[in-house]
Amino acid sequence: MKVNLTPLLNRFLFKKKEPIKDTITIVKILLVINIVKLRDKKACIKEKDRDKMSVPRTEYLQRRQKLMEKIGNGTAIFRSASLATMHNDVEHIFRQDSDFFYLTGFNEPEAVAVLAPHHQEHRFILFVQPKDPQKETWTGYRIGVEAAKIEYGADAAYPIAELEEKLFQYLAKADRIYYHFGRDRDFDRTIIGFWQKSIAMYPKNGYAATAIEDTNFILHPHRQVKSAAEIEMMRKATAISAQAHNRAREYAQPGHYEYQVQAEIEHIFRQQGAIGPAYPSIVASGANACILHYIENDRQMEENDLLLIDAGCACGYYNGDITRTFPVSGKFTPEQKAIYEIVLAAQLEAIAAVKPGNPYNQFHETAVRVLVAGLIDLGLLVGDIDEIIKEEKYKPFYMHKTGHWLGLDVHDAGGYKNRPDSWQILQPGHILTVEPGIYIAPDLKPAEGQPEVPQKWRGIGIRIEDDLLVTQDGHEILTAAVPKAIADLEH
Ligand SMILES: [Mn+2]
Repeated sequence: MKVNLTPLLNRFLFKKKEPIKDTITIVKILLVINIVKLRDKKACIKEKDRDKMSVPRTEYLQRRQKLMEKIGNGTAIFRSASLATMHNDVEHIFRQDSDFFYLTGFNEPEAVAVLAPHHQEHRFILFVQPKDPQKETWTGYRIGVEAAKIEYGADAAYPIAELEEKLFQYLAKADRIYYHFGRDRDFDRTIIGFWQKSIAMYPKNGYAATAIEDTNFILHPHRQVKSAAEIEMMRKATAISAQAHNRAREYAQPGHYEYQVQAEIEHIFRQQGAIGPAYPSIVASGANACILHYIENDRQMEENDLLLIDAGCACGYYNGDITRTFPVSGKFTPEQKAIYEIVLAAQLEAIAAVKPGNPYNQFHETAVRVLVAGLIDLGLLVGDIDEIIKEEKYKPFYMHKTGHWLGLDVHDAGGYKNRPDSWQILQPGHILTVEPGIYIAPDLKPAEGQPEVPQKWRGIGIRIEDDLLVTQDGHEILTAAVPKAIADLEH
């Protein structure tokens, strides 16, 4: 079948309105229109697939309601993340700001979310990028203003270009503005400008936003306690991370390069549907393990090396974070085994201290005590255990804390203390890592009054890290599928 496409092309590409004469061309036009419609439908399906990687839509509503109860007559403003340049005109893969995502589930850049519980008509307002078929062909699907309003449950939605014009109506009657400075300098200035405008109108109106309060203080305590749906997401992220670690251990052997192990890990991440690494994978053999954030991963592994792998995937917006250390040739040397036993004992005792009601720092202090006792037994530290801990003389061997919150961010939102002298109390729904280690760098300088480290210990770096969910009666180790007992690591 031969079809004259010229009138069609002229019409669509060059906007020439020639009369269309033949019926076949009309059929073709209808076909093109349907293809365009189909493409839109496909994009919607993609959107729905992405939802499977997140919590149900109703949960975002509950989160906003909970936050709005806290802000009363205030207005809270959240800015989306921006695209970051990788090089020249290539951008990094977009990842939404965690606070923004937590409240909206919306994952496009150039957006602003506003919560104005005191506003008569609109309590939740979205500013988003408008539909732009031409741009979308290049940079990907945009939901657009109208669909964003419906799909994301906003009371009003506007194109982001109308922000300056439309935002003030939601701030005008607020007694306080809630906003986190520092993510976008231009937008920071916009917010300050609106605040000044509000204050300038006080003499005439009799009301104004008297302060700007940081949103971290009202939102992050919510993010710290995970919902059932979030826990499910964390189970996926940690299960894939665990699977990758198990594959890495099977694969690793003397002669392989660290990056080859990294490739095995990240292959599993992607192959199992995770987005990719939650943070740059650390694959550190030999003395590289003494560098906490070693990510070069370019060394060839040798006989008798230990391999420390700290890697986890981002699954949807939730993250796994696991560390294991094992002998690449399947057998610990006596010195490696001695240090490993101490770190493992410290980790197991620290894990036992993770339960509701315990102050956050308890598992760290437990780990430090076990590590120090072990190092004293080996003669690597000398003196009274309490004094060594108090004066932090163990720090050349163990310089970091034993864990952190885990969730939408790898180092998740929320404080560890409420006041200078008061630690957070663990409660069901908290998710945290437990990750003690001992690092005997080749050039380790002992603390004052402590002995020099004999050569045979130098270059050993060991860390063991699991992800724990605090439950009603204790904890659940989400990453228990990765073995860590010596018998399971030797072959
Ligand atoms: Mn960690």
